Amino acid sequence: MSDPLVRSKRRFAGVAVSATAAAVALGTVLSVSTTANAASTLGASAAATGRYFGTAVAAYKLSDTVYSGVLDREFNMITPENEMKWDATEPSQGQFSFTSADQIVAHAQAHGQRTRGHALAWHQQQPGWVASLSGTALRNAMINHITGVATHYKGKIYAWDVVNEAFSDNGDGSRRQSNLQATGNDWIEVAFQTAHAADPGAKLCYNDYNTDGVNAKSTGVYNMVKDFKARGVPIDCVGFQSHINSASPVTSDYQANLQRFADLGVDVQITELDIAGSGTAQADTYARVVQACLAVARCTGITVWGIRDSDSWRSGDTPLLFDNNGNPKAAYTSTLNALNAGGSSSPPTTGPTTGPSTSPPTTGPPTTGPPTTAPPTTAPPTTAPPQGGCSASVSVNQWNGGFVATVTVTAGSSAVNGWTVGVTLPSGAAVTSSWSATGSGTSGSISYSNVSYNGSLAAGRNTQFGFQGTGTGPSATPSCTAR
Ligand code: 9MR
Repeated sequence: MSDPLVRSKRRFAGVAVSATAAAVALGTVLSVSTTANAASTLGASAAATGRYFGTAVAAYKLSDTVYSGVLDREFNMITPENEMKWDATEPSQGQFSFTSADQIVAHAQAHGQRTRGHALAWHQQQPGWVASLSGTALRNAMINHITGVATHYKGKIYAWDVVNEAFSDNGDGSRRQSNLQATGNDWIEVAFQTAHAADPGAKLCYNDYNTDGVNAKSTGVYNMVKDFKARGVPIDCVGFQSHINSASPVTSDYQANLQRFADLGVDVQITELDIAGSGTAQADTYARVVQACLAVARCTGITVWGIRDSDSWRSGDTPLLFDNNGNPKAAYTSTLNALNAGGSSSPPTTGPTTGPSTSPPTTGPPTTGPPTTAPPTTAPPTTAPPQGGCSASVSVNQWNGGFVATVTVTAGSSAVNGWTVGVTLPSGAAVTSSWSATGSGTSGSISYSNVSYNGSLAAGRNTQFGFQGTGTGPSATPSCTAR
């Protein structure tokens, strides 16, 4: 395969990249033909269609010259992978810490890149002090947090993921039970209003996973966005994470789903794209995602969740565009080609906010191969619910030195009014914070009991809680005792 990076750069006539970006920032209608003038990087190719191409970035990797070399050559949007989350930016209540996130924003500004902020309010990666709060105290802490972070970055953020992952995987389109949800159903709109007050210039997004096709969860989000637009809650965009694997494939209604949200009058963005696999199958799936975005006028950009496979939160799935050495993979070439081919067919516009602007999807069924991996963050319970009682399963996101564990508690054939889950951590591991459950300790064998709002489960229904820590996360299936 020829290396697309060493082929001669073709003349890029018509519109300079910087002018394109400026035009988009001003909301100008743009129509660019790129067919004969393909650009040679992801960022330039996307910019030629009025869009951006971004990546998640870890601050501590910026000194790696291979990493920053690819970053600055290929990408024109950056999302801090962890550095803007609540645990990173407000480790003690009221004490903000922006060092690592500032480093990323400064890098972006110095290299002509924009920044997507991620994430102001989320049930995961909360600092330890949040666990002791509930009700008004937690609501006020959330408001203070959003105000503090969004004010610090005022004018520097293209779009904020204001609220992340607030819908459940129950299959009924309901809200996820969490400590934030327990402060009242209006917590999401309050988060958006607070962010808008702090930085009225940033686009404000709702971001979630497993919403990448038309399904119960995405319809739950859709109904919320529709309601927000009707009532004037300041929401500008919806992020579709698109962590793709065989269990979470690109479905045939992927584009139609983006379009139905766009038709509500919001921008749509692909925010955390990674696609498990390799070779042609992976390359073809990347191309399909790019084509879907390009076919939706209000799909304003694509962000991949890391640069090299080795940078991925699930590196074993080799889900990214560059190999461990920073060399472009087949998926890179297909992505670049799709960007270059697609720009002429669907010029984006930031003008009209209603009405479909593209034809319905014409793509076929998913082309990804047979199942090879478990779903990223959302593994449904793997144990069948017992008769009566409850069962629990755990999904662990492990990295070098730490982990996040998400536990799903499922009621059996009868309703339960409370539950206790037993988890065993390997020696050396220690929990630093937890959410949506009360733990009996921080190491060894820990019992987690429900909190006030998630103890009652109807027969067969589930809820989730989580914890994060240092060392190695739990591997055995947790026990579950119902009350
Ligand atoms: O990639 C992030 C990884 O480094 C963190 O350990 C993890 C902790 O929860 O979060 C990962 O990013 C997540 C993102 O913030 C929200 N959507 C799911 C992403 C993958 O887990």
